[in-house]
Amino acid sequence: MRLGLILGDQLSQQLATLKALDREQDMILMAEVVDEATYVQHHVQKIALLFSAMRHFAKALKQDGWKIQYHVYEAKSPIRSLLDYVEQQQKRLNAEAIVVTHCGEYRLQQQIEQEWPKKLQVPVKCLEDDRFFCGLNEFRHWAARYKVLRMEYFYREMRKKTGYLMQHDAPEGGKWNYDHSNRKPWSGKTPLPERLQFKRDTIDDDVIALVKREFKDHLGSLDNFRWATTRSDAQKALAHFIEHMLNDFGDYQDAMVYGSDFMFHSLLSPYLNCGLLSPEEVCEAAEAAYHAGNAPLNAVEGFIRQILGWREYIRGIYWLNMPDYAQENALNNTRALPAYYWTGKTKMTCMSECIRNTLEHAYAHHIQRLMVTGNFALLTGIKPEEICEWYLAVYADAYEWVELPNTLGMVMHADGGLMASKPYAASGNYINKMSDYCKHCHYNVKTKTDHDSCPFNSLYWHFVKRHETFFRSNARMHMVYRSLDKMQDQDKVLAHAEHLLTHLDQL
Ligand code: FAD
Ligand code: DLZ
Ligand code: SF4
Repeated sequence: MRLGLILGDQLSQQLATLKALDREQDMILMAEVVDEATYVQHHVQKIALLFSAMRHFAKALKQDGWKIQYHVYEAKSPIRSLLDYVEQQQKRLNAEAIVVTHCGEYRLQQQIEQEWPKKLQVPVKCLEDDRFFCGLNEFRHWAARYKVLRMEYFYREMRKKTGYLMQHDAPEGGKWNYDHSNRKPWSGKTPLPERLQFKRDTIDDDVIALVKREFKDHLGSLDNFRWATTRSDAQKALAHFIEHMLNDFGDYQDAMVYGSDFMFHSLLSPYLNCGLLSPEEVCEAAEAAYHAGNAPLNAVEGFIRQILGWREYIRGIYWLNMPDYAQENALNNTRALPAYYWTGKTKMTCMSECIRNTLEHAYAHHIQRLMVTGNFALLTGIKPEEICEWYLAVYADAYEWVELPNTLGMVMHADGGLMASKPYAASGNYINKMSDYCKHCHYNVKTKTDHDSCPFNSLYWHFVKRHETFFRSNARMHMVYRSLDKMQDQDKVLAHAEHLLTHLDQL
């Protein structure tokens, strides 16, 4: 008998482990364990989503005739880690080998490759995770062809490979990328869609009660737990997005609105990342909506690019560069993360809104993550490991393979520009253009140096000045440095920012 361990983010019927095993002979293991549930202070909704989805998945496998051993969470159990459980079951069943699919985080993959074979004394077979469009070796080969890596070129290769939105060898509509049409603020005219609600069953209720009881010290609230926990409900979420949001996804992809937590975003990342949905079925549904005339090209191309382009590219970058990647700090940041990241208690409305959203739903959409909470961490020079830990803890879709390149690379520029050719730094002007947050704010977005001036404004110029040696020669930053050179009140602006930086916790 072989044992196949299925992890909490491997809940796919097409998983390599299931394809390799025999349901008549072999045994599937799944385990809710302390080590995985607490290696960061995961948001309670992320734990509830995974435990409930794991239990539903185990039930479905059993109905399909698989033999399963499932370890239910117990804080005081001697089974602390996945290895503890595998070891216990291997001895009990005298299993001849362990099968697992390549996992999503370097820390666990290292344990599987290094520690497990020593401790288990039976072969550990680790299979490639083929639930992605691009294999890790394929990405390595692609990356080896370039001196500088850029997502856009990778994306074009993936379009050609998959044929999505292609007409023979040419991109649909004549262009690869329709992003220029995708940067509109929301005018208020297009109604914002409702988030789908799902019926809860006893598995959900049991898990929610367990998480409330056992994870009291973890952040977030379960009051608004609305995630699908089964494949069929995740499929309903996909259909709901295609029908009600995709049409406007492109136009308002970068827009933010006070009190509106989801806009036209799909909310599908937690399902894609834990395996309840496959990237193929999501891209195919979007493409079909375009061909049926139900969604415009700018929206469908923009959406497919996020999954076929960004998501795959990010994964490739992670595995290409780990473990050194996690240690990078190209801008030498040293500042601690302000406490309001964990509470949302700040007078900066953009920050309090994005953090409120995060705490209530274990979700914030991309521009909230990138241009508000991320931008603020970049401008204020937060230590990469602290902001990375925050992003890994607070979102239902967070696994290090996708969180780290987005945070350390795209947001913090800590990889020296591997992920992004220029830093995503912006003043309050950008936030004011793309949202209505500033209308609800204590601070004045129009000024830089008054006691109530928007902190982003002076901090932006402090960032630009502070990293002058790093960025002045970057062609994409020429205009910015030209403006800095011409700035008449530069000293005053920088002094104001200095003051803010020494009083960050009071903003
Ligand atoms: P939509 O806007 O509807 O996009 C559709 C899909 O595209 C998403 O479901 C996701 O699978 C994919 N996608 C879009 N942008 C990215 C991206 N930059 N990288 C990878 N996939 C992308 N995404 C995660 O899945 N997990 C994370 O831990 C994570 N951490 C992030 C941290 C920071 C600092 C930033 C700036 C972004 C992060 N992202 C992460 C990317 C992105 O913000 C989320 O994928 C997205 O907000 C999820 O919401 P959605 O499903 O409604 O996305
Ligand atoms: C995130 C998570 C949590 C909270 N709990 C578990 C768990 O108890 N058992 C499990 O198998 N997986 C869990 N996960 C997901 C894993 O942490 C994930 O598989 C690894 O981080 C690799 O991506
Ligand atoms: Fe954010 Fe500044 Fe606007 Fe306030 S004024 S919401 S701090 S950008």
